[in-house]
Amino acid sequence: MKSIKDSLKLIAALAAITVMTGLTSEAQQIQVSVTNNAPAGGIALTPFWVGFHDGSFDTFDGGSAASAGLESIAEDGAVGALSAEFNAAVSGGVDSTATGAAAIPFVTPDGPRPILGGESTSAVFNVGGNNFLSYASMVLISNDFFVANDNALDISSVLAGGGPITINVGTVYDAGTEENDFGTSAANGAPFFGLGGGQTGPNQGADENGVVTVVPAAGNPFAGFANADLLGPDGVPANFNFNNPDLFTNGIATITISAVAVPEPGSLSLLAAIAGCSFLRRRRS
Ligand SMILES: [Ca+2]
Ligand SMILES: [Ca+2]
Ligand SMILES: [Ca+2]
Ligand SMILES: [Ca+2]
Repeated sequence: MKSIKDSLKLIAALAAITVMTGLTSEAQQIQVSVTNNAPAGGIALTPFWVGFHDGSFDTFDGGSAASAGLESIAEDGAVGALSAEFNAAVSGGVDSTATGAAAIPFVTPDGPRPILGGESTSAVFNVGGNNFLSYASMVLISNDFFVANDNALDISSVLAGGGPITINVGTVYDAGTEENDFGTSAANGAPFFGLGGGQTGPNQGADENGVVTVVPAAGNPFAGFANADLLGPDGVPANFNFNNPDLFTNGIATITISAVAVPEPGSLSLLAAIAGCSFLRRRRS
């Protein structure tokens, strides 16, 4: 009889562990995938900054001046200042700098670099109960073009176990912080662009002292840039496709937010309890 009592105690203990681990498994894992829809040789996107929050963070407002953090990502693709603004403004938020990586990287054998036309990348985040998503990335080549969501995206349905949310990123913004000039634009010298000129360090270029505006989707988005002669004799270098008329109208990037299927520790320990029970039964007989 004593052994049955012991078995019952063991099963009760396992059941308690089941409940405890079940509770700690509620932290949600969310995968964010990014595809650059530009053609090969088209625009590139710097590693995405991603922030999960309770709806209280607003990266920017169209028609208003950009924050210093947004300026930094729009001009240099640097996520640190925006991350600092996010973590100062949001209680309990999770952003991509907290995962150990600076942002959602495109990692190659040569290390992280911007996401080129046609390339995809993804990262997984432990978002806890944060049910809103903000993202931002610089558009290359440019002085201060970026993609980001003006209003935070509600991802409650994904957290509740629903299907993925797919965003077609169709709007490119000019941060209004730097004049558009190929002489001081970022990434000119990168091997995948190979243009002349360009900035040699962060925050180079004349201040624009403007507000965030939408870059017109139609036509060549780089037509108004100063020092266009850096592009080459015909205004379009062979290895950079500026002139795809559908580049902005069809969406330059696709972002997919989906729940990650993880084994629930609760179910695993329940299985262990059942296995332990039948093992004890067999031993008794
Ligand atoms: Ca806004
Ligand atoms: Ca500008
Ligand atoms: Ca600047
Ligand atoms: Ca610059």
